[in-house]
Amino acid sequence: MKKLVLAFTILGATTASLYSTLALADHQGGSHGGAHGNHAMHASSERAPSTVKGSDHLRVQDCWIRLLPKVAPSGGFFVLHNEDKSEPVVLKGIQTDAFGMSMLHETTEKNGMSAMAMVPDVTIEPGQSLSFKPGSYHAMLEKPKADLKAGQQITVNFELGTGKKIPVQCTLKSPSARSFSDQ
Ligand SMILES: [Cu+2]
Repeated sequence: MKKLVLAFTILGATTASLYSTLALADHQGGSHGGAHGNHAMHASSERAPSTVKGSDHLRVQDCWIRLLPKVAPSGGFFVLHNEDKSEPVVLKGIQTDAFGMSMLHETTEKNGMSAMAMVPDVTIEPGQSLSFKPGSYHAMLEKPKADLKAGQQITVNFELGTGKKIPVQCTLKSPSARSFSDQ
């Protein structure tokens, strides 16, 4: 019995360390040696969801997903343009059939350490743009459903405070990609 427990512990430790290395590569963009490799760290949401419905006038540009092996979450990046001059746009989340779970995250620096938190929504002020990029806001996608490959396009639905869902074509890219212009 003791032997079994030990074997399990070693296996668990190996998996966790692989997982955290890959998660780090995903979320850090290679910029810092920060402390948030473990995904359990961003399981809680720090603020209440926005009650603002806002506008439907969202335009999404340069959407791409850094596709990582199944054990690690893939990062989703894009630029959000609020084309409404008087109302905010509230992004509630994203959803795609290609992944079983998608979340919005924010990476922040505190005392030189990188930390990550789940956010319930993101508000883009009237006429403004907001970039989701490595080291900042990003989407996290887990449980890839099909046999996804870099170079493929998938449809991602952007869900707004109004209830509207805007379908966007997003390009899957390799783990070494750092921006939309990379492969
Ligand atoms: Cu994240």
